[in-house]
Amino acid sequence: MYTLFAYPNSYAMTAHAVLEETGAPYEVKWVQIFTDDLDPEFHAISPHGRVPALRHGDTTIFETGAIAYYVAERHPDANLIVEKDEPQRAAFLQWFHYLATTLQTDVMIQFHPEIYFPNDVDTQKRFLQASLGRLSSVMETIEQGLENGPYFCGERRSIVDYLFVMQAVWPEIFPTRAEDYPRIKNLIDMLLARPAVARVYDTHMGEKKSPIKADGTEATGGYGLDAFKD
Ligand SMILES: N[C@@H](CCC(=O)N[C@@H](CS)C(=O)NCC(=O)O)C(=O)O
Repeated sequence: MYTLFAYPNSYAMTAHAVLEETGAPYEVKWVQIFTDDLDPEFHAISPHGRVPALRHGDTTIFETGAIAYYVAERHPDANLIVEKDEPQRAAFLQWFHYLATTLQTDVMIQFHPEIYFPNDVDTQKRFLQASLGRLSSVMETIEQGLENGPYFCGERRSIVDYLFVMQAVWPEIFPTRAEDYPRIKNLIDMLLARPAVARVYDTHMGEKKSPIKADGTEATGGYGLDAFKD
């Protein structure tokens, strides 16, 4: 039995979707984030108090990609890991790391510029715009990378697709709209049409809270870009 520590509509959605897709038995423990009063069991696993985190017997693990990989490789029937003897292995490794290091960095800035420049809204606004410029080239790169799709690894669906789509459902991370990237939009639609993914997405939307800021207060009205529109 896995225990997933999650916050609604966060990076935990990816790990949650992979768990659901494998059919593995699991429970979700909803925890608060951005608080001085972190759930002790969760904090013991996740040193920064970030979701997702996972307990599996005596094993604990944090980081979305690591959790997705850990769960998927324990459930080979789900076929979500591209193995080393498969032709798409290099693409799998490339996108797995690209999404975690290059995409996620700027996604996090879009939601939490105040972490970097607390109490300096003007600098936060400039930082958001600069980061959005980087996201624009990241989205172009991904759109181009899906040329031989529909998945990141061609016809081969893998955890990489979940790692992308479960954050691509956030409109804030697109310089314009997901619809402006037809291959990306198609991938989002294909994954959300899967019953396992739809169940997880609906669960998170049902639990959904306003995006939460680093000072613990809930944001209003599209925190992220809208909050900084002129
Ligand atoms: N690199 C981490 C990032 C996780 C992350 O930042 N999660 C956010 C929610 S989407 C969080 O828990 N933030 C709370 C905090 O930074 O204190 C991962 O992919 O697991």
